[in-house]
Amino acid sequence: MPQFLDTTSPDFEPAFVALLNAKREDSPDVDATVAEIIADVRARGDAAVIELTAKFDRLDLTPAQLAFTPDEIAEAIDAVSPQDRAALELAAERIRSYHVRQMPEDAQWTDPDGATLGWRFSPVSAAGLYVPGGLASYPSSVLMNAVPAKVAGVGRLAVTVPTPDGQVNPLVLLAAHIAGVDEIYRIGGAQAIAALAYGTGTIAPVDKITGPGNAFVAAAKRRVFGKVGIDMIAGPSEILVIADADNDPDWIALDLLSQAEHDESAQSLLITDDAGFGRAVADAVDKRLRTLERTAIAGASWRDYGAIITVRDLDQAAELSNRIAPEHLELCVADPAALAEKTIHAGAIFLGQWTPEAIGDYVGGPNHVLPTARSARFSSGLSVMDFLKRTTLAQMTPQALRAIGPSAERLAQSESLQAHGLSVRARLDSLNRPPI
Ligand code: HSO
Ligand code: ZN
Repeated sequence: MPQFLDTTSPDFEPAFVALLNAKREDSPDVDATVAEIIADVRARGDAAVIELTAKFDRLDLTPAQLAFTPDEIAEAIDAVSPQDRAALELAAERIRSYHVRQMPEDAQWTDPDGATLGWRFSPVSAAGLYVPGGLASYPSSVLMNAVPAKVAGVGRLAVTVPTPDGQVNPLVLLAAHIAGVDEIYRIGGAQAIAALAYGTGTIAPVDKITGPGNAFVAAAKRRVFGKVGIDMIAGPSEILVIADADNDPDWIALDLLSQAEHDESAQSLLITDDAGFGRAVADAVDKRLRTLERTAIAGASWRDYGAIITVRDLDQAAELSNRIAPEHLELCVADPAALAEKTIHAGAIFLGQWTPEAIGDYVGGPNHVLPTARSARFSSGLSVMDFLKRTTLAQMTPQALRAIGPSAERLAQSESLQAHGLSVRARLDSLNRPPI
């Protein structure tokens, strides 16, 4: 049973706070092991990666076999059905056109002092994309990471995907191919992150690493941060649905289950202004849970972390939503646009009952790599910005230097940085020297 909360009940506030603070993830402490793996890959490169791949993935590789060859990729891709290929291509195209619009503009202007100022965006030279193996090997996530990188103009894009016992999801290879990935390595875990960050004999280092992974991958990403950039450490999926009584309870139940089925630690919440509707959704969830393939996972998530909250009105729904700051927020109400204006802390908002969150996971266009664990209060989903750097530009003219240089000199003196001040003074003096 999920929790039932009602804002009119006197014990609502502590129950809600407990819900907000529920620690959903207890990832094992693997940091010491990860530190050793990274040190080993740094010291021994390919040899270490090959040994670790034999140990964890039961796969013996030579350095030349670390990367999939074009023939291997072509062969795997050939096995994909035309329907699956068409669906991936549609998704890729929609994600691409959304992210093209995200590209920020460079800027340049001359201010009243005569200084020309601005900024310029340029892509990272090389990015690495981690793709998990096994159950969470999602081709859609390959697109969500690789397409924005390509749109941003990243020159070289390398994917690592573990292939336990040599098994690989052909759709992952196809998604990488469609997105324009340059290299695909059959390695995973902390060793893959270390190889991308530091390079090996056969794998050139990258500048930025993105993509989800297990506890080892997350710990490795934390450790290589600084040597390379990373995107974020994503936690288990979350969805908050705000729905009024004018909805089909079964649709809302399925939307809640769509995130619950990701992970036993996922969290699905419903806020409604109609208690009877809330109970109808709970019944619909129970009914659907009986038939889902992932009943065990979705059921555990719903039982342990699911909740149905009854509110006075939609303003109160917006208030609670902002405190939750969900990864995904569905607004199944008569005027979703009005409610969206009030729900300001959310990774992604899905407006209206025709927009199930799953559309956003696959084909909507916006990114599905989103801030979890309430981090939508201060951060955003993956975008082209994650693959760009902003460089500032400044150019003085003699008049500009005359106008603002003396203040720089003054501040340099106050910080006892003599050469700073002199570098300005030398130029000002030359301007003040009478022409010969
Ligand atoms: N909802 C997940 C992403 C995903 N869903 C991939 C299906 N495939 C995390 O936002
Ligand atoms: Zn999903």
